[in-house]
Amino acid sequence: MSYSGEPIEFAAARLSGDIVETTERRVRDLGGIFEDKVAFRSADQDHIVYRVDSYAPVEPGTEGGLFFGVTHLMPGVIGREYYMTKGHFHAIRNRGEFYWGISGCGVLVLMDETRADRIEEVRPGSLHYVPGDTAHRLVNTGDAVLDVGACWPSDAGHDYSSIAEVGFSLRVLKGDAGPEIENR
Ligand code: S6P
Ligand code: ZN
Repeated sequence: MSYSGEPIEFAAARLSGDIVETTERRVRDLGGIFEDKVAFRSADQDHIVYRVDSYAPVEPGTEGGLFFGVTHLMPGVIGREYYMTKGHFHAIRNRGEFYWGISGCGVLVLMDETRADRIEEVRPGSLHYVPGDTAHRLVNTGDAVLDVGACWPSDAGHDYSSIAEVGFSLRVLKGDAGPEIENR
């Protein structure tokens, strides 16, 4: 064990400790992922859409290690499309991941490299296995912050470019009677 700092704590969706890192994604960081470009341009570009608190006990790229994170995805829409994460494949494609719902409600969008997709409902206590070779994105379909835990291999890395280029094969839109799935 090489790390001897303050203990890492995880309680009530809050990850804390002196080597916990936070990444913020604001509206301006998410250009291209929302379909309604007019609504995107008129949105407050400074508004935080999500934060990821992560605990990386080993160097990124280390084979055999694990990373732990909690995503806090705000409620909201751009046009009719719910706030969502950028979404990614892992750079080492076959690396899988666990997600679990902590608070709030939403969906996990999964898509393989043939663009075959499926969604899983995320709610407190739900557990989700993201297989290797599968892009993944969280969508907040509720009125409260969606908090989701994750654990993934430290050598997985992130490939955002494939999703930035062609997107996912479905979108989750706010309808009059609740979320609606639109296939692309
Ligand atoms: C990492 C894991 C999550 C996401 C987070 C934000 O492999 O899947 O921690 O990084 O949900 O999503 P994204 O697509 O912006 O990285
Ligand atoms: Zn991932």
